[in-house]
Amino acid sequence: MNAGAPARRRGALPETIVAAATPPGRGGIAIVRLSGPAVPAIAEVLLGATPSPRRATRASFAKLDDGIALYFPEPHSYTGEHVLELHGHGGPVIVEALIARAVSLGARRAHAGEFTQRAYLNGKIDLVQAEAVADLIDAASQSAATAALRSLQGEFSQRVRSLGDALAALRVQVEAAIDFSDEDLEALPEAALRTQLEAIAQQLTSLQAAGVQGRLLTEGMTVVIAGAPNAGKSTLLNRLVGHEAAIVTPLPGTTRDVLRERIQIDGMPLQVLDTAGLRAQAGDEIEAEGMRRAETAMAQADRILFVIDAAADPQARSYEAGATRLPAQVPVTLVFNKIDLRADGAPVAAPSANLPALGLPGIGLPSVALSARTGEGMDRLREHLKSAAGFAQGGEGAISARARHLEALARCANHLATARALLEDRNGREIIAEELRRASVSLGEIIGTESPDELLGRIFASFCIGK
Ligand SMILES: Nc1nc2c(ncn2[C@@H]2O[C@H](COP(=O)(O)OP(=O)(O)OP(=O)(O)O)[C@@H](O)[C@H]2O)c(=O)[nH]1
Ligand SMILES: [Mg+2]
Repeated sequence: MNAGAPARRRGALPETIVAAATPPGRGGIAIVRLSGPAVPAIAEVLLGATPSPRRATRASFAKLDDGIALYFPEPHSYTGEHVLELHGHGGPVIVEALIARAVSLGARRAHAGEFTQRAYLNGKIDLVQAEAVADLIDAASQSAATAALRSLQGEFSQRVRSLGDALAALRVQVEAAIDFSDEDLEALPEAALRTQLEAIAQQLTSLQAAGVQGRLLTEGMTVVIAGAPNAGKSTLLNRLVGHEAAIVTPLPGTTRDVLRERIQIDGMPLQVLDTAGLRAQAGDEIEAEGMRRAETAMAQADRILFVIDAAADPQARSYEAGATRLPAQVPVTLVFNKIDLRADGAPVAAPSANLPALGLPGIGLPSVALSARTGEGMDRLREHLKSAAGFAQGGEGAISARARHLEALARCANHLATARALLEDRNGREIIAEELRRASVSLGEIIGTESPDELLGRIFASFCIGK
C-alpha cells in the first residue's frame, strides 16, 4: 500500500490473533480472521490442509461450518503476517465456535485495532493511513469517507513526507554551511535559504488548510451561537436540534450556562453551543459569569453565529457593540433573526421582503436572514454551514486529519517561523539548523516515525475489534 514505509519497525510479534472481521449478529456471511506465524499450522488442523495462497477455497471448518477459506502468506497480506480468512455462515454461534477453536489451537483473541496495528508495525501502512482506516469505517457521510480514503491511499502521508524531505535537504545545506564557514565558503547564501524556507512554509500552510477541512468533516465543527440578549439564540439552537433543548423566554438574560448539543446536517456532524447574551454591562454576577463562559466557548469555536434581532436592530448595532468580545481568529457569520417581524415588531405577511438593509458594520462577513421561530431561512443556514465546513464540496481537497495531526503541523509551522525570524536577525546557522530539526520531528510524529508507544496504544484502542 505504501512503498515508502520502512519495513518492520519493531521485532516480529509471535502471537497469532483471531477475531470476527464482520459485525456481531446474524448476516449472510461472517468472516473470522486470523493473523500470525501459527496460521499455517492452525489451518492444517481446522481445514485439513493450508489453502493455496490467495485462492478462494471451499472447505469444511473443523465440522463447525462449511464455507470459503482465503489464505494470504506473509508478507503479502493486510497485516504483513500470514493471514487466514474463514468466510462462513453469518450466525453468532458459528462465529464464536470458530474463534474458540482457533484459540484452543494456540491463537489469542485480538484487541481492538490489532490487525491494523500490526499492519503499521510491519511497515504496510504508516500511522496516518492506520488512522484513516478507522476514519473510513466511522465516516458518517460520503464527504468524510472521501477524505478518509484519500488519506488511506497515502495522499496526506505523501505530502507530509515530501515536506519532510524538503526540510531535511535544507538542513543538510545549512549544516554544510556551518562546516565550511571557516573556509569562507558561502555554501548556502542567505537569500537562497530564505526562499527555500518560504517555499516550505507555503507548502505547510496549504497542508494545514486541507487538514482543517478534513477535521471539520470527520470530527465535526463546533459552532457557537452568540449575540445580544433576546436576539433569539436559544430559539435558534432549538430549531437546529429539533427539540426544546434550551429555555426560551421574552426576558433578556434567560440563558446563563453554555448549552451543548450534537446534531447532524445531512450526515455532517456538528456541535452547537448556545451561550448567554452579550452586552456592555452585566446586570448581576450570574450574568457576568455567563458572559465569561460565552467568551471561553467562542474562543474554542470553529465558527461563531452572531445572532441579531433584525426587527429591533436592523443596523446590527449589537454586532458593532459585541465585536470587541469576539476572538479575532474565529470566522463569524451574521444571522439576522426574526425576519417574520417588521421593524416595529409587528408580524409581516411576506417575511423574506423584510431582509435587513445593507451598509452594515459587519459587512464583508457572510450573513443569513431567517426566522428561528417560523423556521423560514433555516435551509439557507444549513447550506451555509455545510459549505463553511467544506462539506458541500463533497470533501474535495480535504484529507482526513485529526486534532493530533493539526497540532503537529502547527508545531512544525512554529519552528519554521522561528527559523525565519532567526535568519532575519542574522543569527548563527547552528540554531537555525536546530529549529529545522525540531520542525522535522513534528512532522515525524504525524506519520509515526517519531511516535511514542503510549500514543500508539491510544490510537489503536479507538478501533473496533477485528480491524
Ligand atoms: N417573532 C420572532 N420571535 C423570536 C424569534 N426568535 C426568537 N424569538 C423570541 O425572542 C425572545 C427571546 O428568544 P430567546 O431564544 O430566548 O433569545 P436569546 O438570544 O436566547 O436570549 P438570552 O438567552 O436572554 O440571551 C423569545 O420571546 C422568543 O420567542 C423569531 O425568529 N421571530
Ligand atoms: Mg438564550
